[in-house]
Amino acid sequence: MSDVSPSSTHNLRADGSRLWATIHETARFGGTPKGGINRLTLSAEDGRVRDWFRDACEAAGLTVSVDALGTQYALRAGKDMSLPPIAFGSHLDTQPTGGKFDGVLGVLAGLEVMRSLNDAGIETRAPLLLVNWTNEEGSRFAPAMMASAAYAGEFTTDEILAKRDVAGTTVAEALDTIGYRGGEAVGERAIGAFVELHIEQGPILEAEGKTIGVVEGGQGIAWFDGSVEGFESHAGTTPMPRRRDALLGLSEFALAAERIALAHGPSAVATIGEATIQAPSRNVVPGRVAFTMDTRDPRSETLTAMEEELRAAAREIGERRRLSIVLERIWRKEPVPFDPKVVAAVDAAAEGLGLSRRRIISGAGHDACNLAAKVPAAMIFVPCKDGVSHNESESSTEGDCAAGADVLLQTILRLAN
Ligand code: HGY
Ligand code: MN
Ligand code: MN
Ligand code: MN
Repeated sequence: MSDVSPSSTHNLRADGSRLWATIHETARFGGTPKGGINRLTLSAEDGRVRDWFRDACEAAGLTVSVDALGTQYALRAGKDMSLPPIAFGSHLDTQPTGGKFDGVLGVLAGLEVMRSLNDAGIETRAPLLLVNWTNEEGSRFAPAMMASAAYAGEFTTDEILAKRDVAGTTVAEALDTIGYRGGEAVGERAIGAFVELHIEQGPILEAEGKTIGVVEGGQGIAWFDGSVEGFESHAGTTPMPRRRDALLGLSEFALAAERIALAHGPSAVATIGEATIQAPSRNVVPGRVAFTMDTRDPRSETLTAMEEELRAAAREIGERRRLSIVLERIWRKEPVPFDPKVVAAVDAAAEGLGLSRRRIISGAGHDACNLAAKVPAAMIFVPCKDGVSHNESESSTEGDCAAGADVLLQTILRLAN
């Protein structure tokens, strides 16, 4: 292994075509006919990509371990093993209509960093740790970013293991089914700093022609489970004015949520991503509807104001339509600032590579947003086409992915030596 003086490594680059090939090689696990990925956390497809990831890490000489929530850690030794490792990574689980890059880029660019250091025979002073966090997406089991939240102490491991999906399967059962309930205790592993590379999942970098987003923090998020109780009745005989139609109540509430978000714009957003009529039937007026809601803003006080206004709208619509609209907040993540020293390392790396860049706040939640509560953390963004994500058409370019991997590599070399 050669010595790691900064001058000897400033010119080190990742192998962009190898990274691009790896991204497309793993896209087959849960790949969809439209070119996206449907790889829900702890599904059989997730199990298969985890096996692939473990084998690829071991082939790169890394020591792989798994914690009690299935998070995978791949360790590369450093000169001074007494130092806490510099960690990087993201997630390999996807949304049902996921794309090839959300989460995947951060994990596979991390693997590319390890491979590039191996090729160059470089040993860093601090050890390096590549992480695949379990269940970042929160689509099958709520909340999102749950394993990194448990690592940061926001939840106990038992709380997470007991979480159930809509079929009633627990996280524990799902982990056992794919053989990824590891022995390592969650949160005990030391991490010196954490850096996550991710596509922006928004339109700003592309619109401004910038290659790199130097991410300064993440916005706040609040998740709700909701229900609307009305009264089932005959679709043919119940006059319109006498109906207590739960679906119409939810429809009005959804439009009220849009109005509230727009009023707190341009940053505030509100989404009802799931809605289910209980006991649905074409010729029955819906009496009960269940739904979920996601609200976000960079300002904590705005998240609170939106919740108050949503509850007021639920009361007003409920009284007028003789419905009961209930909102239960199940998760709230405060806006999080990233560590200035790690942000500065990202900025210096991008500058040293001569890449166009701008400071940015993340609209999406990320594992780094949880890590930031416990260790110095920051993120690197690269553009995605039309700012589209959580859609099968999600795409980026080989050049942008390579640039992101180079910034990740150069940031790690700054933090680990
Ligand atoms: O919801 C999020 O922001 C993340 O993509 N799971
Ligand atoms: Mn993601
Ligand atoms: Mn996502
Ligand atoms: Mn993430």
